[in-house]
Amino acid sequence: MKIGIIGLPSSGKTTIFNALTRGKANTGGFGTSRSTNVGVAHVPDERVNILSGMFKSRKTTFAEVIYVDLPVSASGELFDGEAMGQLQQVDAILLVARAFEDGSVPHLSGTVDYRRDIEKVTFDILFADIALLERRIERINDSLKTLKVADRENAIKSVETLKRIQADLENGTAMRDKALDASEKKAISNTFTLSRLPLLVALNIGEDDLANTKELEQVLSGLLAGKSIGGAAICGKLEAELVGLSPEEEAEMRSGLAAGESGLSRMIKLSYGVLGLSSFLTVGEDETRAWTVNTGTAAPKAAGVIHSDIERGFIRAETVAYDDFVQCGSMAEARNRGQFRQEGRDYVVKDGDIINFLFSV
Ligand SMILES: Nc1nc2c(ncn2[C@@H]2O[C@H](COP(=O)(O)OP(=O)(O)OP(=O)(O)O)[C@@H](O)[C@H]2O)c(=O)[nH]1
Ligand SMILES: [Mg+2]
Repeated sequence: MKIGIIGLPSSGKTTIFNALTRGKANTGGFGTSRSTNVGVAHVPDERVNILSGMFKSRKTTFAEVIYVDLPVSASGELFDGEAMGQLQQVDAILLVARAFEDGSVPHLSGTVDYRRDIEKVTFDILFADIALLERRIERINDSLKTLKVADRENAIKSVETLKRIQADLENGTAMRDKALDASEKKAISNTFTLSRLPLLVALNIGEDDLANTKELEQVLSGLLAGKSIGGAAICGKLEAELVGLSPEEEAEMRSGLAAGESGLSRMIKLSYGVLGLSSFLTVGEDETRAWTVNTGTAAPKAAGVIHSDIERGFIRAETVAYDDFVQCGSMAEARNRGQFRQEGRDYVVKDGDIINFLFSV
């Protein structure tokens, strides 16, 4: 799963990328950074920590989300051809909006106003899609002359449908919020659209706003109406500094801060949520591990995430829900109480299922 980080120059994209992925990419380029940064964030999951402790696992592995910090183009355009090419590879967009005041970091528009900036970028997203559809329509129109009569009729219908979708975009409806009918689905099937991707917003707040995190997040959710959208307030600079510390030092510093759970871990969980992902868990002395599946995945396919052989030779899944297991305290007790179930091919894996797959190849 991959999330592309976008935002206006100097909004703190790379700072937040570094915090999310414990990275060390260069910050402060004032919109001159031209390289893409790619890094992995671990999805915080208390259940994994607790199970790893109970099983005395030698290794503990969290689910992962990949973040891609996209450079702002030389022209200052967020969605030029190169950026669009990179964004075609991601599953969601994380928009960083600057809310921190800092005289030494100039803002493109002269003032700090995250409402204005969020509005601008979400508008640019729609605008990029309108332009994409425009080019697609032109290409179809250009090809009309060379088409056979039947194909030509279909092509003309496609153009009409694409124009309708375009009009909706012009009225401010993102593709992610639009229920497509069959003809629309068909007409758009070969065209990537940016506004189809789930959108996350990281409000990059200054340290002096940490105590207002809750209020700011409420304002933010008011701004972000629509499906597959979510936001969190993060103090990028502070978080990027904290991840440079040892885990003990970091925990100590955090407990001294007013903010409670870090915006960072809320953001990573949110990323998981808007992408429609769930985790199932495997446990043992060797390793306790969280695995990622699309919510609603059936047991054999979930097994395939671990290894294709387990999917191919799937026999059944032995499973117990995390909460039930913790209440029982051991696998033996979970078996006694009938909480440790045998499930077949049709079983839909749920978030927090502890699973042991039986298979033969
Ligand atoms: N005071 C303060 N400064 C910050 C904060 N977050 C980022 N900065 C600073 O703002 C500057 C820009 O941050 P970057 O993370 O490089 O921003 P960017 O969006 O990646 O910038 P470009 O890639 O150049 O567009 C750096 O000097 C950061 O140290 C913050 O929360 N507070
Ligand atoms: Mg940057």
